[in-house]
Amino acid sequence: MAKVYLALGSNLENPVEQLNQALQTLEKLSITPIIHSDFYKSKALGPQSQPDYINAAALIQTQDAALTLLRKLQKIEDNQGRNRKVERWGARTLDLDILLYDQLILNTPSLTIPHKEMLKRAFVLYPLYEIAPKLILPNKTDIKSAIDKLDQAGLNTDLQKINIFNGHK
Ligand code: ROI
Repeated sequence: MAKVYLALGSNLENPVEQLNQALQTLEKLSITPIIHSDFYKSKALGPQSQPDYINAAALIQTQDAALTLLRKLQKIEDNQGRNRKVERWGARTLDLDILLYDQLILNTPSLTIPHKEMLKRAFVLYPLYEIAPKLILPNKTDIKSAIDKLDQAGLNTDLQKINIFNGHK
C-alpha cells in the first residue's frame, strides 16, 4: 500500500464545489479515510487573464501503481468537466496532481514524481505542510526547509487560507 500526496486545484465553475466533489470521489478510491488540508485561494500562476484558484492537498492510500492511479485521477478530472484541449496553463475545472508516491522517484513521459514544479509553488507546499508538517521529500529535504526557501525566493505571494464550510470534513 502506498501513501500518496495529491494537489487539488480549480478555478472554474465553483472551485470550492469542484474540490469538495473531488474529495468525496477520492474518499472512495482511498483504502483509508483521506486526510486533506483547508482550502487556499491564490492568483493564477501563468496567464493572469483567468480567475483565482482554489487549492488544497490530500493524502490517500492506495494499492494502485502510480500510472494506474494517474489514469484514475484523469478520469475524475474528465468526469468533472476538464477540457484538455485548452491552452496548457489555462483555466480548469479540476486539476489532480500526484505530488509524492511514498519515496518513489519516477520519470516517464506521462508522469514525473515528485511533481516537477512543487518546490516552486506556495499553493502546493503550504497545503501539503498543513497535512504533513514532518514530511521528508525523496531528495531528503524536509517540507519546512522547502517552504523557507520558497519564502526567501519571494515566491510566497498572495496565498490566503479561506474559511468556508467544507461539506467533506
Ligand atoms: N495557479 C494557481 N494559483 N493554482 C493552481 O493550481 C494552478 N495550476 C496551474 C497553473 C495554470 C500553472 N496555475 C495555477 O496548472
